Amino acid sequence: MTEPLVLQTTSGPVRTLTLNRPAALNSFTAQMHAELLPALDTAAQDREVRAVVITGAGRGFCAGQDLNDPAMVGAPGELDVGAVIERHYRPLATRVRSMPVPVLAMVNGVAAGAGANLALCCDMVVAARSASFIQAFIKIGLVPDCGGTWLLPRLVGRARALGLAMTGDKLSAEDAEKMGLIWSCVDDAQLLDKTMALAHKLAALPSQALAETRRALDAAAPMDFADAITLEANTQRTLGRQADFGEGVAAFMAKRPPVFKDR
Ligand code: T3D
Repeated sequence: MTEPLVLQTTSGPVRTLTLNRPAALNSFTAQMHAELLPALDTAAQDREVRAVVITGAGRGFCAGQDLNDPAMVGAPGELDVGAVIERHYRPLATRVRSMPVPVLAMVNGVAAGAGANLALCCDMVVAARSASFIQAFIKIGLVPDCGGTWLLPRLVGRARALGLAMTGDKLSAEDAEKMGLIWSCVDDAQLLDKTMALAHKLAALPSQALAETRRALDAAAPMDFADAITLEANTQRTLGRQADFGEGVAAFMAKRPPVFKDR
């Protein structure tokens, strides 16, 4: 039997999805896409899952598109790369950014091309000190995809986004943290423990409010201040009717830890 290209493990409320093509640095084949998207859908539908972690097997996180995959590459002029994006990367990026629970990238090694931007699609990125991020697209004559053109300038500003995308240079995890591209860079030996601690912490928080936080921050970005406050009011109106709001307030008043259950 062939090994799955996406391993799924569960620890309490945390589902971990491990990209599993270590010999090719977990680069994306059509088959890996065909396993990752349903794995995310399953996690989204499972009400016991309250946080998802995406990571890679072996020494890499993900080297982006597998440039050898016959299902996705072809001679110049023969391949519709746009169709590859529409078929595989749009659904993937959209799924990650619309999950009903927080999604963490645990970046264990190099994250290149769409692999880097898959990580950046996640809500929080924790990277091992030895990991790196490479906007490799320019080296094969492409622009950043998997949401990179949208994400990069928002995360680090236009100047740095252009620098990363135009040079395709390797950025260390430490520098990625310093420039605000990722949440944190940790010692390699602590990557698993620190990421899992963060995932469990988020899993204990109100899931709907976490997902709405992501949605509101993204939606507010192109709005003016007044519209952003309208959005906040509407979101609070919805969340204020949820049991988790009542539980949070009751727990605060009773000086006890809250137990959030809405999902
Ligand atoms: O259809 C479309 O193309 C549209 C979609 C585009 C989305 C994209 O993601 S475009 C960007 C694609 N990715 C890249 O261009 C990155 C290519 N990889 C690299 O530049 C380097 O491998 C890394 C900088 C990521 C790591 O370098 P290093 O020296 O640590 O490792 P390595 O020796 O290059 O790679 C190890 C093995 O993985 C090697 O195989 P081998 O020789 O041991 O049998 C290498 O060929 C393989 N590998 C790494 N990346 C890919 C790959 N094989 C296929 N596709 C890859 N992307």
